[in-house]
Amino acid sequence: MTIGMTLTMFLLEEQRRHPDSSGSFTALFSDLVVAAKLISREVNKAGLIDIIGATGETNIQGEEVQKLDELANATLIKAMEHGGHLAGMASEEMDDVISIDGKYPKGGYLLLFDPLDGSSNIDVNVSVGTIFSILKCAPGHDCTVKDFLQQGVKQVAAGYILYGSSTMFVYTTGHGVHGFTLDPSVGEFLLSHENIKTPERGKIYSINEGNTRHWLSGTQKYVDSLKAREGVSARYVGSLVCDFHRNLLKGGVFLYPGDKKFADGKLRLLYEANPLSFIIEQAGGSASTGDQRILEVQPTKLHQRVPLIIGSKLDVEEACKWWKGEGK
Ligand code: P6P
Repeated sequence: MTIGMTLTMFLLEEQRRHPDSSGSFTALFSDLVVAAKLISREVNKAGLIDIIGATGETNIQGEEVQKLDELANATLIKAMEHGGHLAGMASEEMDDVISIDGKYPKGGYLLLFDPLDGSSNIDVNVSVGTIFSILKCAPGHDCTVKDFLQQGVKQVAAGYILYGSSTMFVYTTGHGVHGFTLDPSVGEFLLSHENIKTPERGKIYSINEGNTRHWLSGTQKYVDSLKAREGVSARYVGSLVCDFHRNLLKGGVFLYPGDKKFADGKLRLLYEANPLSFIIEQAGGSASTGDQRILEVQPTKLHQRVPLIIGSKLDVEEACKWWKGEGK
């Protein structure tokens, strides 16, 4: 009976390919896997216990904080702070950076995350996800916001956990994109999608057409060109990790562009656009603001938003041409 390759085994194999590695990264990642399993357990029983609904508070984004948001956020912080691998953390749910409690040693990594993206969909049982990004910083010092303001090209790892019909853990460390599916009967993530490559062109586009009245002409013309094409479908769940994951596997393009109302769109650079852009580029796709490669955007604020066009290489290229007024 083969148990398949667990995520922990896969990480250890990857560590062995870097003989000089201290094992700190692997240990950090293992703590992250524990957090993923704990959040998955809570998300999958939501509705059975009183963790559905809003807390009545709003976060820095001005969004209603869902009880599960808070729970996922607290789970990640608790699972990650004690390991001694992090110099600090940043969360979509927290205004400022999260420093490591003095009773724990500090390490040389920074973890940024959106603990439960799309959580407003929880009470209608739509899949949601955790998105994370890992950067390096000088070990052992009290990190400040400035340490986090690194371009996406500096990420050492990025990934997401998708709490859907099954729970999947998808990540890259710059050596391809690999997907693992949680087998709840053994409580292990098992390798299910090794070295994911996204099709060069897809037949799916994902954009919130409810924003049409705010779109700039480039977006409007691009979407019109798609609608005129045979065989192209619109798919929009309203949960970024869902829309991204489907397009990653099947091909296609997701757009949350800047528009007349919000020049920088809605999605955040450091813990949404950057990690997903690292993944998509490793899978052979691309990610742009419309004018610039996402991974080269120089961050200036922890929670800054950025326009996002991400997915199959040729689709993103075409969308950017229309965005710049060069489409035809
Ligand atoms: P809209 C969820 O709130 C989220 O942050 C992403 O998961 C999702 O892609 C986007 O916002 C949906 O935003 O404005 O289309 O509802």
